[in-house]
Amino acid sequence: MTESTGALNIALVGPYTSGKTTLLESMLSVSGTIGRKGRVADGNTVGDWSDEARARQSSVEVNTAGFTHRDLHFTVLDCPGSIEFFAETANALMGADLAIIVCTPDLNRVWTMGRLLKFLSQHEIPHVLFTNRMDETAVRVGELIEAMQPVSDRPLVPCQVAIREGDQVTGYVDLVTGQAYQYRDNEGAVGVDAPDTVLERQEDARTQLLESLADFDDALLESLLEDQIPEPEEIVAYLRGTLADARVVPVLMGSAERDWGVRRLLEFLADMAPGTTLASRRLPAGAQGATVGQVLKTYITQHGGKVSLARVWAGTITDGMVLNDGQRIGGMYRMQGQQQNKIDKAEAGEIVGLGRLETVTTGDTVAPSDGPETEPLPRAALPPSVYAYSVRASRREDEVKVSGAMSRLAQEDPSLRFEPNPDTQEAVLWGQGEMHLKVALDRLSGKYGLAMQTERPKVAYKEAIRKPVAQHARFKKQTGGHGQFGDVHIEVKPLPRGSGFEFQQKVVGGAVPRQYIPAVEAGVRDYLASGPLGFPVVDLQVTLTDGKHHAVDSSEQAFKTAGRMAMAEALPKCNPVLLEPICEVKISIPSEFTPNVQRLVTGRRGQVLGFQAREDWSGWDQVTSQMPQAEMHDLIIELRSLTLGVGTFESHFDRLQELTGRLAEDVLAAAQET
Ligand SMILES: Nc1nc2c(ncn2[C@@H]2O[C@H](COP(=O)(O)OP(=O)(O)OP(=O)(O)O)[C@@H](O)[C@H]2O)c(=O)[nH]1
Ligand SMILES: [Mg+2]
Repeated sequence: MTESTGALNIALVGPYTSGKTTLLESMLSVSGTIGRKGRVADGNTVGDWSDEARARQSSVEVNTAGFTHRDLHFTVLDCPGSIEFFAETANALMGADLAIIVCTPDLNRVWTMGRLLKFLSQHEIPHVLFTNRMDETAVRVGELIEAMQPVSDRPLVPCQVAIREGDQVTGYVDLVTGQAYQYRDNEGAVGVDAPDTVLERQEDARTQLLESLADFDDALLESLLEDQIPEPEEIVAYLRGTLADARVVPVLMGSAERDWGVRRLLEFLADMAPGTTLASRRLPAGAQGATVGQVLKTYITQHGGKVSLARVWAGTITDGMVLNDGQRIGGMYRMQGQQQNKIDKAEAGEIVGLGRLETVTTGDTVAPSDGPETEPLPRAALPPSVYAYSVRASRREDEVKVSGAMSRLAQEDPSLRFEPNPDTQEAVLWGQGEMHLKVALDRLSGKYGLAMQTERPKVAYKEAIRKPVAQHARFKKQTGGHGQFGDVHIEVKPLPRGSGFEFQQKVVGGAVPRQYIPAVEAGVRDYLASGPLGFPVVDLQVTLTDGKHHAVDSSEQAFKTAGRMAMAEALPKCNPVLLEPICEVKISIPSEFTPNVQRLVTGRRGQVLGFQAREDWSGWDQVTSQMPQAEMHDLIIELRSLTLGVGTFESHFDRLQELTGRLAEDVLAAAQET
């Protein structure tokens, strides 16, 4: 075993349904932690215990379980594979010593791992590739490595080759020791003689492994040049060193469903464990000797209790300790799926649940309130919101409860955002995609009893005018005693796009007494909320030029009404035009998808302004474009379907632009209907 804290924290990551939760189940089973293996399809795994995960037979949040193997305590963070839950994965990875990318051997889908691999190399998190589902594939791992290499910044190095009978994989040869093994379902593999058919591939793969390692070690390079083959222990040492620095990606294989290769994977991890390398790299200078942790995930339990899953990076955290701005830990737990086992302290290297830290959120650094000031640990960037629903409580009486419940959901999942849109007067739930939002709404109804109705969010259309007009209006009412009288002359004039609204007055000789002028402005502004086309009016100037008043009957209210009347008469004559919001959209994709994305943009009335290679992500492009917001509701869905799920975008409002013709008529007709 390497120098380690006696604990190893691994994150299981990789594409949707590649077998991560099943692999965790298999690890728990082969380590003797559980007696009977559950199955995702049967809804009885340790990982997928939540109602939302079980209903979908797919993980929808990070879950944790631990086991001991060879005196090393493993804590496993089982991450959801769907790209819509990437924020969960990213936050969990910030606390992992090592990631196991569980993948399906499918040559056509290697890009599904694109974003994940970028994240891992960017954060220098050691990672291993576990090629799962070897029980049902004819794909050769060598070919898979070749197809995947362009997606990975780091060299992928084979550590095993498959032994096959026909199309069926029956075992493997370990390239470190040269020993061949035959798989047995749900039992340890047995040593066998390597069949002749595998010898050539074994030789090639071993050369590939050693040559990749030699790129990082001159001594190894020299011995290879002299045809000296290193001993197994030396290969282990080379692998351990390069893996700790995340310079190579060892590739292993197996089948989580049948426990093939899982014991070997655990042995490999115990041998190669990167130990405290990552901890020493992550800890801010000056934090040595201090107590520091970081929250990787927040749970709000069915009964409303909050548990912050935290990695202890240094020191010891004990129950009752007061952290940060005075938050007292109320209960500490070792998490085992849905089970919370009470503990009273946790040492550096452990990942544990901390109860009742009300103001602490995912990604936060935690440290004792009375300890030295610590610099915060790096946190994963939140992915930009890309999909939204407008939401409303199905029952009116529930409306008051919605924002409180939403804020609890957002504590559990910071990639959810709930906010009002003042332009359209809707409450909007923002997130990462359809499934992400549906899971959130399921939680809302399951945990908080709130049923919601959803709609496609409205677009905040506006209107403007194209022609100046002068207008006179008089409001006069004679009713019994006091009458009402206000008389105004206004000039209305279009302003350049983006100017908003300006009000001026050029009244001379007190024709409209000073104290009534703000009332005229108020009346004008009132009208602007809904112009002749039914939308808020922008980019215009209104000047009060003249008017008349009456010593007894004039009042603020009368002038306000007159101002409003003048606008209502003037604006239909000003040649009104609809304005639609245009966004600047930056789309990131692996460069092979760039031409498809350019077509996607133009197909949605967008305009490509240019594209360039992303400097921080080699092999990826960023396409900059402008697109009407009306075309963006399901942009992420099409983008993902064009890019094996990895394409993503950021957007912000750029400007309003005139919309005329058929499209404008459709918008007006739809607005009239509601
Ligand atoms: N044949 C075969 N099936 C497998 C294997 N591993 C997992 N499966 C099946 O694949 C399906 C998905 O497995 P999961 O373990 O839920 O995959 P996951 O990666 O956790 O999926 P997400 O959490 O949705 O990303 C389940 O029906 C498993 O039984 C394997 O090695 N061989
Ligand atoms: Mg899963």
